[in-house]
Amino acid sequence: MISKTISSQTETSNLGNYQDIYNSFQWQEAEQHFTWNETGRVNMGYEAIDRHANSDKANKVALYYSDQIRNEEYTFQEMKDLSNKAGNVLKDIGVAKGDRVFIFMPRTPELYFLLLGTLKLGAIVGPLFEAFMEGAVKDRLEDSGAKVLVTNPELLGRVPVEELPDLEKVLVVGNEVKEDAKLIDFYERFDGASKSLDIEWVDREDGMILHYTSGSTGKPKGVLHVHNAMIQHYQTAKWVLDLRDDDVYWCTADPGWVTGTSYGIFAPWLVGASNVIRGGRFSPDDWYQTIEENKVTVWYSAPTAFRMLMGAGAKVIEKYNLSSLRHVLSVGEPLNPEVVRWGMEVMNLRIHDTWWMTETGAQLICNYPSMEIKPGSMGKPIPGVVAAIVDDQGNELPPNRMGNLAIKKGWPSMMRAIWNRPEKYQSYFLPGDWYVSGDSAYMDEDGYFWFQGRVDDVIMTAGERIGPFEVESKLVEHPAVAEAGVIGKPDPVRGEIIKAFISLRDGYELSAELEEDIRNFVKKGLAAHAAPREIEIKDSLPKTRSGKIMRRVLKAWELDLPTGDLSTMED
Ligand code: 6R9
Repeated sequence: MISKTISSQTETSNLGNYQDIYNSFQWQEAEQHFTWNETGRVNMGYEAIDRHANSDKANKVALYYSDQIRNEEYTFQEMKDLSNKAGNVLKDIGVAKGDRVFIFMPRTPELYFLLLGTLKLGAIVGPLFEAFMEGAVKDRLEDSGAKVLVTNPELLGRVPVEELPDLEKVLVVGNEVKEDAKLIDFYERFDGASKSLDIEWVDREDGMILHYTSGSTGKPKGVLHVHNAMIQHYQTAKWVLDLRDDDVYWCTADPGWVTGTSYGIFAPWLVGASNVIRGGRFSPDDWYQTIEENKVTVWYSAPTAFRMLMGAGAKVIEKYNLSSLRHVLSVGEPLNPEVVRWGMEVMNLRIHDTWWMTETGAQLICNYPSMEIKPGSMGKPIPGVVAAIVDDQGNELPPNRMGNLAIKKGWPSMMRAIWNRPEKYQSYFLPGDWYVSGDSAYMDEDGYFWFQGRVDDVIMTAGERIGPFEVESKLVEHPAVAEAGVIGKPDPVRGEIIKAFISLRDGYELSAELEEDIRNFVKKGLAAHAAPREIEIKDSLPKTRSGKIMRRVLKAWELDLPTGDLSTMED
């Protein structure tokens, strides 16, 4: 473990002196900014878009959109008009406050108009990954009792319309849609829709967005967030994303993942930043080009994406100019030291790790531009957030002891419910008002948090606790290893042994020598007891759409167990 601290590259930042602000900050300060300060009511659609359209930012570009075919720009004024039009289309087909409107379509500007239009009506939006198959779509629409679904002609075949009694209308975004009792043609109505819409002013505790996420067992759960979350989206856009007026910001996440809404829509627009959205599939050339062409200054992505770019090699990156970048951030999984090194090499910037969850709604533990960074640590809690390591009874543990990463209840963007499942919601909390994340971690004597793994993934081998992440990180440093997933495999002698699933980089083939070499590499780099006893090669590893290696699937394969819910798994 690397323990020396380094200063971040940005000397000035919106956060200023972390410790001073941490000691004095109250969330009430951030609340001043929004309409409820004057009226007691609010609406995310207004705060993200209309507020700026009604200011001197009206003609500033809000959205730079591109994919293989389209290349478009929209100002805040245009976003206001177009989201109002989309809102009117939805209103005309009966959408009202509290209704669930699901969006199942690829990233295009229309998705964003419709999502914002839904919010302006006070309805609750449920974004779905376009890669979901019929079963996954059905589960989510059924559980949430969705009244309207927005989709396109290509995906419509995966919507079992007849089996969903609550689903009243399906709005189809495409050419030549044949309308019937349920199917509605979006463009037909959008073109003529009015640009003015009365915002539905809501209470800050009213429902805003429903993100389905899977646990280790059972069906996916609907995590409900309310408009109040905007306080934290706004504040972290300043402190953590470090957004300033002239920034061009790009978050690579899809809105089907919480990162693609909290930080792909809300945070950047709440502070009035220009937001880049790239549609289409991942390709290293497209991604680098997106940075170059838009002169992206702040970039938020995930380790899995960084590793894919890394794997594409230096030849690709040399073709592009990435010098516009000022601040780069990561979320979703542990940020391997290997990735940080790559970032320093190719961008001359340190990638800043941020930790949070679907359930937490916004960033909680982070590395800020203005603080001393300990490489490998997730950083420190943002001001206004209290984090600790607790045991299973909710007692706080002293520094350097591994336990449950827990957050004191009461941060603004915390989930407010698991849809239809109050008992599931309650199961997240321990006495002392601790929200328990399901991650294991420790805190060092300086208050930095170090991720160890999901609680249920920790491996006990011959009495030693091994975090799978540490082993995976070491494995991917080996030149032959592209990706690695590590599990504990039950063993009569050792309790568990470490088994590694790996995929190899191009040009490598597994041989007895290579296997031995990889094992020795981990032994030397980490510890003898951390070296995988078994290594198995896969073409690719099972991952979620947000890039997390699904260890539970590896474990199920290994032990011949049912794999559980696979709807969040990448194709
Ligand atoms: C935003 C998001 C949450 C889980 C979380 C943890 C893992 C997220 C991380 C990280 C190590 C980080 N995770 N950020 N692990 N370092 N910086 O990812 O939400 O998809 O709900 O996942 O992701 O295990 O508990 P979600």
